[in-house]
Amino acid sequence: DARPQTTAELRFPGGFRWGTATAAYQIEGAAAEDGRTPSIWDTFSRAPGRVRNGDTGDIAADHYHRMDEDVALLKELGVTDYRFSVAWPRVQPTGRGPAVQRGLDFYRRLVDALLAAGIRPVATLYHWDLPQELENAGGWPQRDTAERFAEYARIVAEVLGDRVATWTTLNEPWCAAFLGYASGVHAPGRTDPVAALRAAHHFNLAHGLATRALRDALPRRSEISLTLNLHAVRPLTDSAADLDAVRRIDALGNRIFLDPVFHGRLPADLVEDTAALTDWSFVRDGDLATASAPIDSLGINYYSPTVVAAGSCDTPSPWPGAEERVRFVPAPGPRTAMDWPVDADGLYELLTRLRDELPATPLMVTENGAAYDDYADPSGAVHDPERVAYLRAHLHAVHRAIADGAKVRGYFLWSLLDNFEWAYGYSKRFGIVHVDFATQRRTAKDSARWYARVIGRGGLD
Ligand code: GBH
Repeated sequence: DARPQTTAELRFPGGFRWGTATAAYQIEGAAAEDGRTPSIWDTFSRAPGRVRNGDTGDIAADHYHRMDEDVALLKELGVTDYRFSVAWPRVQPTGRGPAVQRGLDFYRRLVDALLAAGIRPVATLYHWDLPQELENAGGWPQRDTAERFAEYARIVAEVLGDRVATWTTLNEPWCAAFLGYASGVHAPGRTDPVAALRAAHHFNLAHGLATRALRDALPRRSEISLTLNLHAVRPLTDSAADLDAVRRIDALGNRIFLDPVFHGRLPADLVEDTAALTDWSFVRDGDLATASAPIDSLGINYYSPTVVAAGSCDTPSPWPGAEERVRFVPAPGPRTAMDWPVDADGLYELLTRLRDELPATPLMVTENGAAYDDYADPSGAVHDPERVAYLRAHLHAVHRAIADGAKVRGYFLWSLLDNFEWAYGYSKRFGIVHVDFATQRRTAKDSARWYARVIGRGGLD
């Protein structure tokens, strides 16, 4: 073997949390069981033309009925942690009022099974499945939704309590607000830029109110976190106009959440850039203080970098107020099956930026992974060499960031299983375990064996 001997250098710190991640609507199925009623994703996926091939999460990977088998897969992988989400419409079908015990029981059993397997549960309270009744009442653009979320958070915390190691309030509020309410490619499919800005604020408020409710309901040692899909934004050139495009996307994609949550303020340039759309009067006194309730770590989901230049983009876009200012430039280089560029440096850039801007905040990579068309050989083995290469490069970037002082405490691979990939339905596979959706048979891909070895040796070879 002629490769340089770098084994020692690529070891991760002791206690590093190695996990995989999933989300309720993408894997559970059982859409109408045990009292669950529709979320905005049920409604959206059942509406013609919204999701590729008319796919829905009605059955998905049938995880609701195969939870024990899936926990056994996790145990075989050797993960220390598993990140899943709780479906609000299972717990509180209308988004209000008393909890449904059978719905909560599923998560109680999941957490028990994980703990019995020696795996730390990391629970996300909101991964995009708003109860439809709350959307009917106005959804995230309405302030009341934030209050309802905090109540739901308290209910779940009272049941799962200290058996969950890390609580994440929200997954990717940027996607939920701007893909859901501005570009409309995600549920609920609205194309109203002001509604999206209101939603973003109410997500910050919901996060703060839920953090407060969780602190109340949980023992002291529980960790509370938030997961953002931060944008690694780069300029096409270093012209002032291109740098201004970066500033705008950084405001709308990153600082719109980072500033309220970590500094209790709204970015002044964001308010200015969107002044033609709104005066932000939906932000009330005290909201930003609420949003900045202290949390214990920040989760980052990273897939690809974003390259921008001065120019314009199509509408409806997920970038309110930037449509006439910013052009999105396809990044060069290899692409995944999503057509997303492969560029691990973007992850390093984000982690080291957060090291500098939030030096006291521990970080976790709560999602990273790639869709590729994998192929089965005649023996049934499923090969996915591109995914292994993608994961290796990104873990290397995490390692580099840690060596350079970023406080990265864990890495969660998206995803354990092939699953319902939102607007792409089942046409894109992110799993390290292949799912044959006709039979629900699970087959570990080469990447699963590779990841198990990484975990086993605590780093890359
Ligand atoms: C995550 O979203 C989700 O948390 C997860 O459920 C999902 O399955 C997984 O990733 C894979 O998609 O929107 O114009 O800025 C990631 C969503 C996709 C959002 C890329 C930003 C960039 C193009 N991200 N997207 S744009």
